Amino acid sequence: MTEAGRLVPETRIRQLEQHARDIRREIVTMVHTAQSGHCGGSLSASDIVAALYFDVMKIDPARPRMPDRDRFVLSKGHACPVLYAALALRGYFPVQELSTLRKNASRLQGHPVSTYLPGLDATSGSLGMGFAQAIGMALEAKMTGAQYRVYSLLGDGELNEGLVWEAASSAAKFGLDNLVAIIDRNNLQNDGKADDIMPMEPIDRKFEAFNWRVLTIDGHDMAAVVQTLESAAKASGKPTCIIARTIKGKGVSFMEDQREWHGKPPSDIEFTRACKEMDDAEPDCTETEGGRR
Ligand SMILES: Cc1ncc(C[n+]2csc(CCOP(=O)(O)OP(=O)(O)O)c2C)c(N)n1
Ligand SMILES: [Mg+2]
Repeated sequence: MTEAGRLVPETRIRQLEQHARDIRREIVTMVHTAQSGHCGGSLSASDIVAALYFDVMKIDPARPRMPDRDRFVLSKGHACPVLYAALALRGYFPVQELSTLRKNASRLQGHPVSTYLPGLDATSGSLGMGFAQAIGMALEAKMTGAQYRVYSLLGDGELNEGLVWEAASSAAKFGLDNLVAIIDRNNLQNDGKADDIMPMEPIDRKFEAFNWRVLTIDGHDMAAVVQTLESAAKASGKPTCIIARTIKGKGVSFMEDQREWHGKPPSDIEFTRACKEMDDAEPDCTETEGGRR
């Protein structure tokens, strides 16, 4: 049950889980095709991004610049395969274009460029800077009376950036209750365990001390993800931080919780193995109304 009292129907959750599986398949496929890109942090965020783009956010793929659309800022811009996959599957551009990831002249660069592709609200990749842009967007809504909400996804390694904490202070100062930060707490960054490189715990108490409301969830439990995002929309007076506990590489067994899969493309053999695993993870179509597309 959400704080608002709405029980998210089971069939809706099953459909969103299917969207997340579809997103994961596109991530692995596009990074394999490009032989470059970031699988690990894209796969850990797939459930969250599926919930946002297929349920929670007020968006219209036919009107990507709609003034009162909700905004999404992927502050950990290196994980753009998850965003490109969600945008394509949601109908912002053809799914076939995913195969151009990281190619010269492609609209799908290795980090998102907002002017290149419909549906991208921010250019990001320099860690911390996307989050700061998200605060600016939420502040603009407050100043103009616009009703849109701003969601920003950060990595746990990204929290090392001082800019994150400057931005977090500002969000609280301006009472940005239209802002939701989601921390992808997958415990790894590119060079090793996030907490070995720079211990950041207690992340929840840090955000609380910065005057944020904090909610901690299992970032792969679709019902919890949807309900918590809905609850965040009811916030009043302060910004919300959702700490989503996730597994880097989630959905492909040999990529899960393995540092080297931060930014390594799968070989042909690994890709075949990953596809087999993802095929095996598909439910029988008769089991779910969501089914395969
Ligand atoms: C300002 C800045 N410093 C360094 C980098 C290089 N870099 C790219 S990804 C990454 C690690 C990010 O780890 P995390 O935020 O945990 O991302 P995830 O695990 O979700 O992939 C780093 C240091 C960068 N993109 N920007
Ligand atoms: Mg991480």
